[in-house]
Amino acid sequence: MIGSGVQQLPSGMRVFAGPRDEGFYLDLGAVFDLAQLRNLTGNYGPPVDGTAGFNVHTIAFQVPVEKLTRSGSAPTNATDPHAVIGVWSTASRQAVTSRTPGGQTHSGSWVQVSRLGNPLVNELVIDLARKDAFNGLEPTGDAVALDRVTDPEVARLLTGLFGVSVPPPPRNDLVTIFLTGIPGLNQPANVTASEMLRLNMAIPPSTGAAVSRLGLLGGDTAGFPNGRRVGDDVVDIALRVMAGATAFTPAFDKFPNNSLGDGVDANDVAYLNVFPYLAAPHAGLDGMGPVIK
Ligand SMILES: [Ca+2]
Ligand SMILES: [Ca+2]
Repeated sequence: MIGSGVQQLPSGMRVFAGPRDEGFYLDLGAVFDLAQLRNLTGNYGPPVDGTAGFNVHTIAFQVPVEKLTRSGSAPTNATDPHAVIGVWSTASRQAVTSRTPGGQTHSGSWVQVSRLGNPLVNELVIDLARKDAFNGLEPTGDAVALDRVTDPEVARLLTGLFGVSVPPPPRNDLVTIFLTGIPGLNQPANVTASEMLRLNMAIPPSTGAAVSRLGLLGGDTAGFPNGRRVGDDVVDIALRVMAGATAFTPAFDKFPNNSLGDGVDANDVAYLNVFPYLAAPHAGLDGMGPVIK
């Protein structure tokens, strides 16, 4: 039961705030330890969903499509110029924190300290030296980080560590996928390269066998990088895209490039089929001790 966690807002919006199961599944230790993919490296042990059994605090909104277009009405078809939107989130903190014994106060103007749009671009593409600066930017300032997309470190790691042959820079395929959107799918007219999650809202959600955890790579145009559903396997998709296993660089759409992944293919529990879609949180006592799969 979702219960009173879901509130109806004016204008047809709904909001949920509270703990849910972490819907993002991945071999956390492997991927973020220099992309030590177990299959490629031959490490022992099966893949581990590093977030299994953990909860996250979630703020989820359900917004009518017509509230997201300039025209104020829902797009009529996928080529409608109002059909594509760009989405990103930010977090801000007040500039000054003053601590006293047993307490603290916050004051000053709000300062943007974090930002996310496309999954894993901030984490895997933006280099450490510019990460703080990127987190403070609006997408209009993204030109400063463009060279990280055209020549990403992760692609170099795939070659240097594992011998995977990847397309040479400049990676204009990545600029299209991550920064401008894909023509005919989710690229708006007169687009400027900037890091947003772009969604064509006129493409209906896929159902049944048409749903692929690999999104567009799996032939499912309703999935990442056309927006991002909670169950999209963005780790596997991002690795394969970095390796050039897409229609933009067909010479690299081959094994092992098109088979890269962390081995974790699904969430540990089923998602809801109703808002807020994330599964009920795990009980506190169930989260004690190591997660064993
Ligand atoms: Ca989970
Ligand atoms: Ca995966």
